[in-house]
Amino acid sequence: MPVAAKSVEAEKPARPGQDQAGEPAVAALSREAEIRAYREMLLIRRFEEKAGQLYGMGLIGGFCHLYIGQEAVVIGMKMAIEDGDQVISAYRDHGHMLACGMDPKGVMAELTGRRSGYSKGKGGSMHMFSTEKNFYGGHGIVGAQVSLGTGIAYANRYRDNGRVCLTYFGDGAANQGQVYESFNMAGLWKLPVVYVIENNKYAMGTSVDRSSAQTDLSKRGLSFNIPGEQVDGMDVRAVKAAGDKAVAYARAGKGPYILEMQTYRYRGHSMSDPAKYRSRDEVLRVRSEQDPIDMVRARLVAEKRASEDELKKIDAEVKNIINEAAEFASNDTEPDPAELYTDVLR
Ligand SMILES: Cc1ncc(C[n+]2csc(CCOP(=O)(O)OP(=O)(O)O)c2C)c(N)n1
Ligand SMILES: [Mg+2]
Repeated sequence: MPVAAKSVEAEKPARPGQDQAGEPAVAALSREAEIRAYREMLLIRRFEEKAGQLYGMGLIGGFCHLYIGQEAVVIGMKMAIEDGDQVISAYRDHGHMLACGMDPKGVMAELTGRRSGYSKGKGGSMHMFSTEKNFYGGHGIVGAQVSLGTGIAYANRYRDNGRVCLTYFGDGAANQGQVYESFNMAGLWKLPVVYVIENNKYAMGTSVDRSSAQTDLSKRGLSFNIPGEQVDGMDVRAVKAAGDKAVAYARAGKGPYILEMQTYRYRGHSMSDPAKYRSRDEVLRVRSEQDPIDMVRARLVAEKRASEDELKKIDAEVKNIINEAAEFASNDTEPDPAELYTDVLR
């Protein structure tokens, strides 16, 4: 007996950046908001390029993990939170700090190990904090910030302060045990935390496919009743739309939410990674077809929301801010040797 053909459409899961009906799940941004998003993403891009240059010149020591390619994630999420909400992340953190409004001069000076750096030049790329800007680091132990971010959310709940904690981590970190202990507590106590998984496809040199039994990371909270969704992390409007939904859910006391941002890092894992585990073509394809900044720029021009001249002016302003930060970070003095004995737990 012939079997009736099943409706393929009905079974199709929502694709990242689309809702179930196949409509683009993107936020409608005002002209001002879209231009601001362009400017802020560009600031991160130029900051990271400059950090890469200073590293090559020997001005930055130690580890340095660049965020180039992933800018739409932090900027879209920044647009979804309120002042006072907290952010915590891993070691690929310069973009998160800039998105939180931290001063590029202070971040760059920390990279070059100078006294005006956010950790007085003693922490470096992975160890910066600003409680003033509600940024809680900067963590080098993979997955550690997930427990800490859950703790911040617990404090929010305890204090009943209405705040939500964005807890960022990578696809590699998503396989860490403490992530699931944290999920359990967050789900049990309905903590106001949004887990933002930045799936940039690789953990050092290992692709998600090679390391993960379940590669749909948005499903990782199912055992703990934590809803999740995959998001086009290259489209700042899609990030903002998903962020709005997740943050509202957490703030309303309904509990944690997982957003798997599908993104991509253009550079190696850190400055010392020759990235032999992927092809040049793969990187070029993403850069030419999905670049988060180029997409916003092209849209602003195509929709006549901004002129080329206006955007060039922004480009020049951003370049100036970054050049000044680099100049400052190259000339600021190093910490006094006596600082070796301060800020140390004894
Ligand atoms: C507990 C622990 N295990 C291993 C490492 C070494 N390590 C540093 S980064 C990293 C990969 C993490 O990848 P992912 O979470 O995808 O973040 P991404 O670097 O892609 O942003 C590993 C294994 C570490 N720092 N901490
Ligand atoms: Mg990764």
